[in-house]
Amino acid sequence: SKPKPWVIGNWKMNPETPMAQQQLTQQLIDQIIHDPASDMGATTLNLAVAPTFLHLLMVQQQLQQAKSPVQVVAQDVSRFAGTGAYTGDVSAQLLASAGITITLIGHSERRSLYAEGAVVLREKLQAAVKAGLDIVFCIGETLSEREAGQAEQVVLQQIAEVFDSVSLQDWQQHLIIAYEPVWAIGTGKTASPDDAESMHAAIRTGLKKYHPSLVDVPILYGGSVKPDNAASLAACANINGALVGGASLDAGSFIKIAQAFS
Ligand code: G2H
Repeated sequence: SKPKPWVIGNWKMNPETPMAQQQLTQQLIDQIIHDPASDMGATTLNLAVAPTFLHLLMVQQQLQQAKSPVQVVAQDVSRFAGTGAYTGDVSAQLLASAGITITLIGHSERRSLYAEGAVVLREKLQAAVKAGLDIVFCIGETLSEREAGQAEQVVLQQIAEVFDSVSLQDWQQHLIIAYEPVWAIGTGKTASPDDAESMHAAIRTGLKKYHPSLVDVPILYGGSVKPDNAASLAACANINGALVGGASLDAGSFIKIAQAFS
C-alpha cells in the first residue's frame, strides 16, 4: 500500500513581509475551502507549508483559526536539544512545545550554504526525535556527481551516514525522505519522471535492506516541481509526494500540485 502522500511548500526565506505571509496563507485557506471535492489534507493527503521561524506561529495560528487542514513545518532545527544558551537557535523542544510537529533536516541549501554534513545532521536528527518531531530528511546529488554516474551511490551514502543516529523505530514512525537532486533545485530543470522514479526505487530498496518495515517510509520528490510536471511525478509508484519551493509561493500553483498528489 502506498503511504499517504505529503505535499509540503518550502517557503524558504520568502515572502518578505508579515502581511505577505498572511496573504499567502489566506489564499491557501480560501482556495482549499472552495474546493471541497478534493478533500485535501483530510484523508487523501498531508498538506503543509514551511514558513521562516519568524513567521511560523503566526501562520500556524491563522491556519488553525480557519480550521484549515494545512499543517506547518519548520525549515530547520537546532543541533542542540532542549533549552539554553544557544544564541540565534531554535530547538526541537521549543518547536514541539509550540505545537510544531515536523521539521525539515538536511535541505541541500543547509548542506551547501551552511556546510552541514553528517556530524551536524546526525545531531539534528537526534534532537528532533528526542522531542518527538517528525522529520523530512533531504538528500540529493549534485550535477557533477550525476554526470560521474555516482548519483545513487551519493544518495544512499547520505542515508547511510546518518542511519544509526536514530532508532529503527524512529525511522518507522518519524522519518520521511525527500529526494531533491541539487541540479533541479530552483533551476527550472526537473528530473524526468523516469529518473526520479528510478532513484526513488533505489532509495526504497536501500531502506528495505536496513529493515523490511522501512518499505513504508514516504519518499517525496523535490526540485522545480510545478503544476505542469506534478501529475507525471505523482503517477510514479515510488514517489509519495512533493517538496515544493518556488511554486509554493503562488497559492494557485501550490494547490494544483497538491491536487495532482491527492
Ligand atoms: C528544492 C525545492 C523545495 P524548488 O529546494 O525544497 O525548491 O521547487 O524551488 O526547486
